Amino acid sequence: LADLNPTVVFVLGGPGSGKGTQCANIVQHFGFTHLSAGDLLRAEIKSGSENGTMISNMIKEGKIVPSEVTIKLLQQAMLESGNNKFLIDGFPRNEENRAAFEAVTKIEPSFVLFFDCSEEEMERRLLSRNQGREDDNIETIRKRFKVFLESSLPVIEYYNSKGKVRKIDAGRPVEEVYESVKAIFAPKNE
Ligand code: UP5
Ligand code: MG
Repeated sequence: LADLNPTVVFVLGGPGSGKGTQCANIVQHFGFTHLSAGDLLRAEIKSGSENGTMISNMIKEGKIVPSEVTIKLLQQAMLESGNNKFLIDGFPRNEENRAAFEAVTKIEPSFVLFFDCSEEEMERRLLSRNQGREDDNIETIRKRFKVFLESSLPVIEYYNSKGKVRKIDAGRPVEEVYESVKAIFAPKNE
């Protein structure tokens, strides 16, 4: 995988901050392949894999699935894509995810897109999503927020200290957020 010399952008932000929505836009204009770690884990449950029950239980509790499981799914999807530009959405979620991905794949992200949004707004969005996600109920949402603050924000802090974070005010309407996103991906004319 490292031989492909892939371009990787980590797309991070709290539950409901709009990672998936904005990634779909970026894919259309900038030729990336979108890999949502959460979507890959949900597909793994559906496929009837032996890890399915464990993954399902962890998602219902808002807990972070062991790195080796998620990294294997990401590596597989990257290889199968035939592309070498990836938006990795919703991963790494803790320090251990980050270190393990780096150690296993030898890939460093070009930068980290961070969707910054208030909990009130994220909660509103998740409760009105209505797509049947097992974790879109108020009990699990509260757990997801807690895990985000305690485990995922430190990863963003780590990349921030390396000057790699591009922070976006994600509390605005979808089109406005995308204008800011586009400015980050568009090639600079000196
Ligand atoms: N919406 C989006 N943008 C909007 C805007 N600007 N204004 C108004 N509405 C907006 O958006 C959520 C909803 O808001 C949608 O209805 C959308 O239309 C609307 P979405 O783009 O889906 O937000 P996103 O940030 O992708 O929210 P998501 O719920 O997917 O985030 P999570 O980080 O919680 O979910 P994820 O799928 O990444 O992970 C789920 C679980 O999987 C985790 O809790 C964890 O248990 C597990 N997991 C791992 O263990 N390891 C991993 O590496 C990844 C996941
Ligand atoms: Mg998502």
